[in-house]
Amino acid sequence: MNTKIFQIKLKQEILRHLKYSLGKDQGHSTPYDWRMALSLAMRDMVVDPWFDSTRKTYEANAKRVYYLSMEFLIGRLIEDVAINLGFEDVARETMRELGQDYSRIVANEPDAALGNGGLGRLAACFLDSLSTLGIPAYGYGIRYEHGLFEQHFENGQQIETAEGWLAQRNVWEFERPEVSYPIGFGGHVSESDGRTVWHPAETVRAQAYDAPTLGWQAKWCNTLRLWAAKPTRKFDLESFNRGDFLGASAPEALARTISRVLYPDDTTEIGKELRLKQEYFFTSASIQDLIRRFLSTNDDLRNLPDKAAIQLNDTHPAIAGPELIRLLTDVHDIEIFEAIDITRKCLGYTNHTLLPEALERWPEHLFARILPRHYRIIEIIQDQHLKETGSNIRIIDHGNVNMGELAFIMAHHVNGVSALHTELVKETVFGDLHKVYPKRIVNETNGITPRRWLYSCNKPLRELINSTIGTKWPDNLERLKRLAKHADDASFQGEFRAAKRQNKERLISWLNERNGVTFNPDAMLDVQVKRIHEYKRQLMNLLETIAYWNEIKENPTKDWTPRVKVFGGKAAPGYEVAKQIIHLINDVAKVINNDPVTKDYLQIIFPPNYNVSMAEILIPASDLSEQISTAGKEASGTGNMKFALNGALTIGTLDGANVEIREHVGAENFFLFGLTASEVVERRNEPDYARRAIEASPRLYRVLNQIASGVFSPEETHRYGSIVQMMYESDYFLVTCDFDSYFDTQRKVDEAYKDTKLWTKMAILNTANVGWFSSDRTIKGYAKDIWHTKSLY
Ligand code: GL9
Repeated sequence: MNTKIFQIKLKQEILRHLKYSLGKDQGHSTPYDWRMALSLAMRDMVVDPWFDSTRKTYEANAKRVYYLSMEFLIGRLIEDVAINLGFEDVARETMRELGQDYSRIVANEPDAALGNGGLGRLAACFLDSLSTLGIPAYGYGIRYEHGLFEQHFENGQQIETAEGWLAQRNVWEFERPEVSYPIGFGGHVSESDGRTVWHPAETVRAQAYDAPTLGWQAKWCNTLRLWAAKPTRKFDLESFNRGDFLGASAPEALARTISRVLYPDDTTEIGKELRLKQEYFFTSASIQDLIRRFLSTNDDLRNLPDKAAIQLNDTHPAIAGPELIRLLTDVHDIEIFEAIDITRKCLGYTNHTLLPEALERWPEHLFARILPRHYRIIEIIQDQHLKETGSNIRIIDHGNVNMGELAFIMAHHVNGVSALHTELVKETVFGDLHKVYPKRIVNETNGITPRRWLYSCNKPLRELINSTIGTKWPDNLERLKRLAKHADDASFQGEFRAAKRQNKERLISWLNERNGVTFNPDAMLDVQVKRIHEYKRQLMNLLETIAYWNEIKENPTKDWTPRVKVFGGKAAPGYEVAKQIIHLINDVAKVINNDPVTKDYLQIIFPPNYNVSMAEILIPASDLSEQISTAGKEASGTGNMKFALNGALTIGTLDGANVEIREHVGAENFFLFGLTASEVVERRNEPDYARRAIEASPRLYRVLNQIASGVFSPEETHRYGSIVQMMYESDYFLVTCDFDSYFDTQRKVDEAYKDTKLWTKMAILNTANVGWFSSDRTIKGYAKDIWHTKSLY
């Protein structure tokens, strides 16, 4: 369609929605109303590609991917849709004609924060790539009423408040009251006439809400189907009429509890019955749904593996195995060992972490009480596994039901998320199972969608790339390699820096408006944004910042490289050490930012409530990406890929996907430091390694003394005594051992930054060489190695 005509049509549609869908008069419309009207007009344009994709999938009776995930951290959608439809400019211009600022309208949308961190964001990137590649797929998850908590700081400490994205209407979803399934909990199991029957004590209903997920250039559109919990019983009018208002509302409130909140769980175990119920709730609904879809066009469930590839995003949906077996045997009369076999042919399992505390284990008595039928099925799976393999690895062990072992045994493939992580999975968590099933574990290194993480969030760089190598790169990211030959070119370098500068200025005005903070755009922007966790070592970054501050103070006239250190991230509410680290960062910031001697060289910024939208503003502006986890602990990381793609250099350890990023961008364009994964393991065996490292490092010793003596907390000198003590006595994550190497490498970073040409060249080569980390490549890998599915266009 001609742009002008398109613009006129879009304008008509926006005004029509404003009037008829929102009941608002133009003169009285708020930014919210305009956003709704624009979104609804855009949503209408997604429906046809959506229907086309569904029709083609049915016509081909094609195999579908079912991606089961407790988390989908999708963020805002309006710009995503505009970009995929290819009418971002038209939308901007149309809003301008209507007297509205498009950017403000976009920013009016709340983030859909249905995830904690990397695992949830990965699921969102995968949806984008599945649609871009034309692979028929459903994302299945929970429609949480409250996404991840909002973070505020009070006196430097994290305060959590409930997030409320659904307080407004969610325009992108279609409610499906007709698609609902009963989900049982508890009760008992009986046998009669050779049939096993589960009699749940309690039942809720899972109701579907569908959101279309559009791919690049709208060539394909899949569905994200999220389940909300509803009561099965009708409203209890009798109680209500008796005056028992609370009693009458109780069933509804109880049922809704299940999809009420996203657990702010960052790989720490929470022994909560409700969490187990949430997991079973969405998994059972999804499995019932995919069986119904299969049976609408096929008759023999023995062929399910030809039509359904079910991917388990971590162990959270691992109950999918026993649930599918239960439905195949108890409902569809398939013999149990055949059911196990069919199920295994459908399931793939992705492991996302080696942290032992993150491996889900349910107390046996709790599990057997909530899911008695599944418990029995797991015993059968376990018996078969023990008999057939001679292995002694049990699913039910020491009073626990181990979801990792269950997922492993029930999946035809298990994958790690980076090359290093996959090798460690084989050697550690699943070492024994790997010996029994040596072909089961495969690697699929994570990726990110370039549509959101470059095309949409970094318009200055997008334009520069378009004018240099053409416009075919967003769905073929390895084309960015063509930028490499311009890496030394002075005029290209100038434009590359100008793009970075524009992004910094956008960040400055955003920070200023939101938090009243500004910074010097000539300074190096050094950023660490991610969940706050000891293994990610935000503390080491902070200790280095203090050491650098000391150094500047001692010699204030030297030509120091000005730095702005940005921290961002949330701590799980029950994770005390992580919360102390946040407090310490804010306390240190208060002192350093007010030091007149160093203020031209060093500043710390910690904007609260890091989320996807903040990442979209921060990452394009960054010069330096902090990927400094203790080697062997970060399964992959995906922020590392986003920064490199946007032309930030990495300072990092040989951990997770850093290893592969470094290989792609070249060792000379990456600031490496620290112990390797195997050295970490060895060092832990050395007695008193932390104390010895501190004693060998006068710099570190001094910094720890400053913290311990209350330099940053004069009102409470012992506030950080326990952190300092931990550094001396345990330091499990080896902050002390890597400190000197980290500090020295930071000084190399300073020197490199002073050499503008060199730095720009390195940055360009990062952007040019990380095309491989597109999630399109990752999804192609899953499709080929694990799912055996094809593109339908
Ligand atoms: C994680 C890993 O810690 C990351 O290294 C990895 O990149 C992602 C995606 O594979 O998965 N595993 C995990 O439990 N989280 C991850 O980020 N945690 C959260 O999402 C909070």
